[in-house]
Amino acid sequence: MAVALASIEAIIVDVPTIRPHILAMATMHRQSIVLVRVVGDDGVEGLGEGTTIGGLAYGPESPESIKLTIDAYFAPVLAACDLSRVGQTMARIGKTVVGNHFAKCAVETALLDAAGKRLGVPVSELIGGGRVRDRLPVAWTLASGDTGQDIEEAEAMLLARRHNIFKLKIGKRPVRQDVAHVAAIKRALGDRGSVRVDVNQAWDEAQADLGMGLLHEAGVDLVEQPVAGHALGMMARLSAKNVIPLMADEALQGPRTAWSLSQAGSARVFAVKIAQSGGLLAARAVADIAQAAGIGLYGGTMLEAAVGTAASAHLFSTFADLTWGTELFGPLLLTQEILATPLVYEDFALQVPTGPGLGIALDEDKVARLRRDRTAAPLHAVAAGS
Ligand code: MUC
Ligand code: MG
Repeated sequence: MAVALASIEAIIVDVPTIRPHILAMATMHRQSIVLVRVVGDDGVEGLGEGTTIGGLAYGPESPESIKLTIDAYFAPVLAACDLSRVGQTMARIGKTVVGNHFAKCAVETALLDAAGKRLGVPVSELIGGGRVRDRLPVAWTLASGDTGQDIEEAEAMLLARRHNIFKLKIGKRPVRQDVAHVAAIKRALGDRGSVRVDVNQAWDEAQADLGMGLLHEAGVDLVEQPVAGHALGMMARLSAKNVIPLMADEALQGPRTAWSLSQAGSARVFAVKIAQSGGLLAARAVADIAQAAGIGLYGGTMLEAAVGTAASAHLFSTFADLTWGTELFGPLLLTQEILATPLVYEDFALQVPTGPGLGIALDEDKVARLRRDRTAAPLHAVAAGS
């Protein structure tokens, strides 16, 4: 039966982080989450999330632009669609709206959540052949900026059996200084944890060559996006020269870029992100290209809160090979839980929800208290260098 749009709402929710999260391009003190609620005329509600990092410091969409795009441009298209047909609805949006991958992901997630609820199946069962795993290994990002504090944090995670994969955010300091910080953490952890780095495009080719060699010697397993994401040739040269695998992140902006990267030999691992890809269905296509090309898979995050994290988990659970695990720790970086029942992290893994749709429900009182249009809280991400 066709389903018409009853209502759509996009709100911004500001939640402080548990500590400053220092990346090459911004220091986060809070996360600004865009939550989308789509209700059909059958009363079924779908939830989605479109969340980025550091306002406009990470990419071309901000929390404010995601909300505006949905309110002004997606809502009228949705009003003319049969919402039970997710692929058809997203194709119509794709004809009307160029780019805006984060906004598309938020809306597609809400449509998939509602579709799963209508059919009584988890979102994972609406993608590919359904889930192949119920638990996903989850990395933790050490990004306090202080070596001693990072080691303490990693030790606490190992003790709690929450994480044994650690991603370090580097690229703000000179290469040798950054590598010394990473090497000290790897020495402290030894074989108890996998250590990887994310440079967030901060190096040029010579810096990346030096850094990748030194990081390999230090026992680091993976280098994420060391140079600019558009520099496919440079990434290919670095991949060919260095033993340590290069993982593409910012370079991956959906299936077309995935194909170009695979053709150019630019990366040996893909960090698949639902928002950057333009939604779960596009992200699945990115993963399919990787699998066909012999490129390893990693489940990435934009530090989404619980809705985007659950959506990512449903998608990643459908990947046949997930060699490098995931980093779906976003909700754990926040001081406030926005779900009625939190996602379950235990034994170094996230459990993929099993209920219909995304299998989650919001804590409505909490969301009402945190939404920006009630609290008027300012976006608080300090740009690099300030
Ligand atoms: C990124 O660039 O991968 C993922 C983990 C984290 O700390 O930041 C993000 C974004
Ligand atoms: Mg990254």
